[in-house]
Amino acid sequence: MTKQKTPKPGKNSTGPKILHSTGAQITMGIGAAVLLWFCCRIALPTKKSSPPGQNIAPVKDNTPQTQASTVAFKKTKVASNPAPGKPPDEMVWIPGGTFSIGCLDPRGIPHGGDKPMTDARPIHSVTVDGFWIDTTEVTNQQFSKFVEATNYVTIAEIPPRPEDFPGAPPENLVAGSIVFTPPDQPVPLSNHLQWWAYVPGANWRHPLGPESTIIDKLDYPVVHIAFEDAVAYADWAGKRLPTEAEWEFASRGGLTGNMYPWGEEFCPNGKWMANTWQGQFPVQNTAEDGFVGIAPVRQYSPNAYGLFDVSGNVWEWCADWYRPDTYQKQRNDELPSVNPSGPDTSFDPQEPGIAKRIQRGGSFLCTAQYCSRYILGTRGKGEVSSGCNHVGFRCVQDTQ
Ligand SMILES: [Ca+2]
Ligand SMILES: [Ca+2]
Repeated sequence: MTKQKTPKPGKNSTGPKILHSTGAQITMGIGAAVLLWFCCRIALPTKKSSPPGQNIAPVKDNTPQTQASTVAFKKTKVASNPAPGKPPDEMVWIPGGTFSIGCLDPRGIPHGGDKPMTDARPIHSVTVDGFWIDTTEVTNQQFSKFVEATNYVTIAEIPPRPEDFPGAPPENLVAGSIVFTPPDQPVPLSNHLQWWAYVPGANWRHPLGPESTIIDKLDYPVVHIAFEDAVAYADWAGKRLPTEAEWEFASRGGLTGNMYPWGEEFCPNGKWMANTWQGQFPVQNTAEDGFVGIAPVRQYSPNAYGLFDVSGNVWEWCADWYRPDTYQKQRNDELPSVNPSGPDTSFDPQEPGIAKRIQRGGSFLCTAQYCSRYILGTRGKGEVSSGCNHVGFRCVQDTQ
């Protein structure tokens, strides 16, 4: 597997271009093909499919536990690094600095969930340089401008090629994407296939399927975006995807070891701060936070850097490959890791052979009953060729 470098603006970018008439096939490795083949064989006839990585069916976590209680976050040192000029549209300056990346085992705390989050430890020091970052998740309106300018076609809009899935019935080789489809009654949370469906015709223009539309949702985050779709947008915009270290530094808003972008309480003074899930997952969505599904951007208070919806609403792609041992290898007891960009290859013991990139922040489907990755420092992951109706992204930009 070759590491894909996310283009830096002004370096590899040559302006608008059509990136993937064959790109889906180029990036669709054997692992992804297996996943999609699984979807074609299993999902389409039954309307059930494998979701992107972070909601993969639970596998017993045998990773040795870090002595979380003895690990301390070191106070965040924000660099005295003023903004290098006027902010690009809808971006803010993150001065960079040195902070402790990762999270403690959240089990047992309110809203902490039941996952130990071992892949987010050891907590260790990281230094990132300054950068600009989008204040919101990329919206349908923003993505529409990109598509209008380039005629770009997302992976979810391209039918799988028969040669990539030998033996698959032609009727199963249809373009589509994965949509949250809740069951009618409570179900055990051990099988995610009960609430995900591969929906033919679902894509960014039709988030819930062919009958749905984004016409009245232009200020909603774009979804059904595969990793290379996000990279293509970022390249066109003269931006790039953040590393997970940059994403986490920005999301913490200069605080130290905070549970949430806004602080330590999930609902301070009873105020909802993010779009997540309330009620019995996945069957009952009480929407006490105001939204059953995705919310338009900017519905909740921003963090101290002015970033909206870093926790919740939609997951956000980051540039790094996923490995559960990244932090174990990255930690240096003497010096901070400087501008880490992740491992050279992907590995997820839950699905060996499936290439996955980092996703951060959780979504409107996150709940302590199943996935509490709205907690800062936690790490998600997604198969690179798969979009979903709760996965989007935001971009960063380097100084010129
Ligand atoms: Ca909600
Ligand atoms: Ca988000």
